[in-house]
Amino acid sequence: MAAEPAHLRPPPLDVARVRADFPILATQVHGHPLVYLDSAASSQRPWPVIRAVEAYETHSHANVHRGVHALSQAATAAFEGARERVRRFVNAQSVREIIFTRGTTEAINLVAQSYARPRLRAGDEILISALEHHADIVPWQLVCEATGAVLKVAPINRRGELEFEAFERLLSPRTRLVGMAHVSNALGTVLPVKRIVEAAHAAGAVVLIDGAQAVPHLNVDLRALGADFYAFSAHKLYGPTGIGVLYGREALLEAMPPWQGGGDMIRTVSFEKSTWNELPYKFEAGTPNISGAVGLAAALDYIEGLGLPAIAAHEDALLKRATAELQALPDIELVGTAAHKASVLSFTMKGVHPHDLGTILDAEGVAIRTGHHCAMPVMTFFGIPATARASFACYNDEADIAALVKALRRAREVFG
Ligand code: C6P
Repeated sequence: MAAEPAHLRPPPLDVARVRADFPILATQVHGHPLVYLDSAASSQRPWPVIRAVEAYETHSHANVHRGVHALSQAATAAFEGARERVRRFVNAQSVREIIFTRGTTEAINLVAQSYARPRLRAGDEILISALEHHADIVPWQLVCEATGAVLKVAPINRRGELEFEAFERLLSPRTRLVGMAHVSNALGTVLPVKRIVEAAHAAGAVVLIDGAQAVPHLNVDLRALGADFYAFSAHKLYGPTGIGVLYGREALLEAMPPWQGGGDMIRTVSFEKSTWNELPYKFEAGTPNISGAVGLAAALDYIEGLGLPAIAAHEDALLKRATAELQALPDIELVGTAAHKASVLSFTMKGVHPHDLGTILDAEGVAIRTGHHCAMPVMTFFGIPATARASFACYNDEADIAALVKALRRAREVFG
């Protein structure tokens, strides 16, 4: 691909300034400055997010949608303001399409239980890919067990890319739902989601995209993408844990029954029959994570302040550099070498279990994730039990890569 003309490139991130926004990066680990390369598991929070949550807890907390008193109204305004902030971030049509959940996992389970389970019949098909996170596998297996539907899996190649033609061949008149990651958490592969959505729609299937690893790194425009459902978590987006988002096309959400019952999701309740609140509240039973929503909105402000194109360009440069440096090390094998990747570098070191590698790196202050990354079928495909995974965010810099490489050399010495 030709390089972008200079005048179209985003101005580079001022990484020193970005790093100063994240107080945790000043932490010492085992006598070393923290080198945090585990943002795909959970990213760190900048001061504006920490302060927004603190300000909410200090001055505005009450329950939402319930009180006529001033604090309840302030909390409701903050919570609903956060919903509008999310809508704008992903360019959804309406706040009625933005459901707050506990995270990506709960968002996918909501679709599985409320959209798929009541509709699917024996012999219907759900099509996913071989690189999905367990959160985009197990909820569908539960639906298949309950309905007699069949789970089909589109293959990947040795680089960790979706075999698109095979995916298309697996689409059938019985395919009711396609569930695909936007970015693989185990391999970093960016999937061609627009083509996936178009092919699935042409086959008459509804599409859910698991965007957990995409929204921190790529500009996601849901109206342009056309997916029916899109799920993500705040804690990978520099926001708090315990809150995430399900986007759903309004017409689909409207036709779906609630999946959890309780306060706030009802219009009327009697012992004979209850009726449901309007969207999005129909899917938000009980008191929600209000401070989490406030933190998420602050995180989105922060990201847009830096600019996603600038973040993406910065992370891409880091990923390319780290890839080249690790490839030059003896006994390191990269797992996942797709042409289009974001943020994630999975690898193994010959003769060393990734957990042991992770422990040595931790002793040097370098935090990476090791294991199957909740994507066991990906490990099975590559014939390995686990990988070591370094992942990059806006606050990482070249010194972090140098520390990773140094710690890997140290590990090689230790393990011989
Ligand atoms: N992946 C990782 O280290 P929750 O836990 O609900 O916020 O997100 C689940 C999830 C779903 N899909 C993808 C693609 C994901 O990466 C994750 C979370 C973390 O890779 C923790 S397992």
